[in-house]
Amino acid sequence: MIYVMSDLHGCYDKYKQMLEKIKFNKDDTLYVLGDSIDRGDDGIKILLDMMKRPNVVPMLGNHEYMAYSVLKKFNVEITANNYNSHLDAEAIEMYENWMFNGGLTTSQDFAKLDKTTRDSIMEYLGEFELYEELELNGKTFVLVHGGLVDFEEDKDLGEYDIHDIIWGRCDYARQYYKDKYLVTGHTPTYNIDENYKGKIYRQNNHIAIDCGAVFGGTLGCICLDTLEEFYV
Ligand SMILES: [Mn+2]
Repeated sequence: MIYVMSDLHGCYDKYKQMLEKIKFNKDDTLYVLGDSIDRGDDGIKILLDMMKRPNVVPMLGNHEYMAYSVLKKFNVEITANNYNSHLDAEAIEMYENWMFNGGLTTSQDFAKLDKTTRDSIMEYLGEFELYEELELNGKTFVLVHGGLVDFEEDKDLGEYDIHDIIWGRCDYARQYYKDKYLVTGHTPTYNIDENYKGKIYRQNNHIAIDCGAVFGGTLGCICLDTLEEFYV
């Protein structure tokens, strides 16, 4: 079975409970649609678990993007040659922006890791997918974290701007593809329609799966084979 969840935001316990609930096993595939880290306590713990699982496909959210951009600059050995140059104004601004967006727990826990583990996390973050298109039982699913800004039906997914995909939001009142489902996280479903508080939003060929786990909502997960929804 193929499952999708999103916006774990450090909610490690909910993530583990969900894997148990769906009886996730080696024949299944799980797409994690970005924002696994930040805001909640255990983003690094989630990444370390995901890394060990070859059948978990990590996808890029704006939070991984911020973390990766900053940590690339910070995860260097300070030497006589770079001590006053490894953090330029741009790096410091990116760091402040990341902290403003809930990056503190991730950066603190990252700093506690040994160099080998830090390097493997950096390598892992560098491999996150920006988009996926899946065909299953005659249905096509397009998976992105945020949205498809400046959408055009015929546009190749590779033509969208990375920032638009990870920071953009969909217009959920509008149907994008005629014959494809657009699966997104990033926008908690209660912000789309308050009747969907804590629930996956499925309207207009949208499947919005961020149920606000870290904001006191639920963690939602959908099985793309059956469209069955799961909550913890
Ligand atoms: Mn996001």
